[in-house]
Amino acid sequence: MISAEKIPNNVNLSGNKRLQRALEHWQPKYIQWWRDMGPQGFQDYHQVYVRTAISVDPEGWAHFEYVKLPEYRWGIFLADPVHDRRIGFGDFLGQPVWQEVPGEFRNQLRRLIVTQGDTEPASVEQQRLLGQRCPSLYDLRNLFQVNVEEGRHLWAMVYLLHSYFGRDGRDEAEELLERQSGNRDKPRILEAFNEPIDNWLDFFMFTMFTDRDGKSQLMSLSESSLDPLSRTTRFMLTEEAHHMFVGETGIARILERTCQLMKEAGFSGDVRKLGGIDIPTIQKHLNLWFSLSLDLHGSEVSSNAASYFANGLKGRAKEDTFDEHVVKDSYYSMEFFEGGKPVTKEILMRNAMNEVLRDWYVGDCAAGVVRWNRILEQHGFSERLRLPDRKFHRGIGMYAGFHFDPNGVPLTSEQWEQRKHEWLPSTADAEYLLSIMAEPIYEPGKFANYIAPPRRGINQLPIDFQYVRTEQ
Ligand code: BYC
Repeated sequence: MISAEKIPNNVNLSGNKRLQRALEHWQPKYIQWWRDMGPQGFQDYHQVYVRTAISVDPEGWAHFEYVKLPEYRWGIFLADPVHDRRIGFGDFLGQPVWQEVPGEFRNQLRRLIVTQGDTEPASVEQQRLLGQRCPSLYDLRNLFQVNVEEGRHLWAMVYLLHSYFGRDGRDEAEELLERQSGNRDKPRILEAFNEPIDNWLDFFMFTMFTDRDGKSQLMSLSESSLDPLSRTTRFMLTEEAHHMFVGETGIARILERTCQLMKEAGFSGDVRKLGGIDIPTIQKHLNLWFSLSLDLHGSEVSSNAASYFANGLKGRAKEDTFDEHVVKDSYYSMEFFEGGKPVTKEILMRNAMNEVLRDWYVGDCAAGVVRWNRILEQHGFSERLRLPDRKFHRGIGMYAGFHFDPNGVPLTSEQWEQRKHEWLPSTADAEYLLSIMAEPIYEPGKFANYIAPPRRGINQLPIDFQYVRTEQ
């Protein structure tokens, strides 16, 4: 039975029979999906110390308890309404925001919500084997926290589909549980969500870079004229911040440990001999997930993006910090690659909205890399991590089909084939990572050799707290 007690919410679920009926049908399928495609080996006998959102105020949001994963209380929350909120950009600037979906934008809005929704279960599927290779109980718990929140983000999108899109919405909600990451016949919609994540270096890079795309996309959807979409995504952003924390501090802790091991190995020595992760390997994984996540912003020139903006469906990140919100006559100077050479052209700004958001994203990523490099600097090493050029390893947009090195220098296909594993993980790199992660660490307070402990534990608890326990 669907009840407001089992499903924490601030959308008046107990008074909404239509939504209750839709969820009654969908929820058992969701639980089945979670059991089949969620964390493998941690469904029945483990309890995890997780945070459950039980309301949107700060106290209700930070409610911690031990739960068995399939019994997690996935809730439905909208951020508080903004009084007299008006459309903030595009052709309908200044008009009241919409509480219902306008018929003429129904397809576009459904598509945006389905695309967003599809990424959430996809990421849980991608990460489902990581628990069996975890570097510590602290990290295991963080993985599951991220997983249950991605599950909740799926609920958030399903709430919108069920509430505002009738029959088609219910069908789309079912299909969100039917597509599968990496499945040849029914893959997830966006490419980065079909890539395997079977080691923790990939997991941390994913939560650093791909969750940051989540942040930029959610920021732009939170500007939407469809008020329920705006309010839903605003609340999701608060959870996204923790996922990026997991990624950024995860890599920071690996770097910390790598620096210690490099010193032990005698500065120029090979840290792999000491079971650590060398900086070139870290850089390759950074290159991989940054470039895959750049692709998630769509093509540089996009009539879809122009129409989303014109119709007020999807704005720019922090729209209110821009001077002008109609953006009809301004241009974006964009670099094209023609006949092997860069050529700058002026593109109507509305058509360049994907690139505008990508600019914001690249800046946010660059700031994170600066923070990582401080660790190398503090340890006295001259190596630095860096973001590759935007043209490097692109599968979507105008650079797809061409080859560039991380400095943006064009390469022939032969040069690329010869050199790509200098910049992207090779099979040997993957095997090495799996070899040092083969034995999971389940002892409280212990950490795998390749990663330093965190500065502090969760919710002010000690680092050696038993964040995941077998059932008592
Ligand atoms: N892979 O005009 P274009 C997150 C398709 S992450 C495959 O360039 P448009 C999370 C596109 O659909 C955030 N296909 O792009 C993170 C279109 O197809 P059609 C997820 C792609 O329409 C971690 C064609 O190419 N949120 O939350 O502006 C863990 C040309 O389209 C890709 C969203 O994405 C790709 N990478 O689309 C968990 C927000 N890129 O029409 C969660 C919702 C484009 O020819 N989505 N295509 O069939 C959107 O805002 C937009 O759909 C896109 C760009 C940003 C994806």
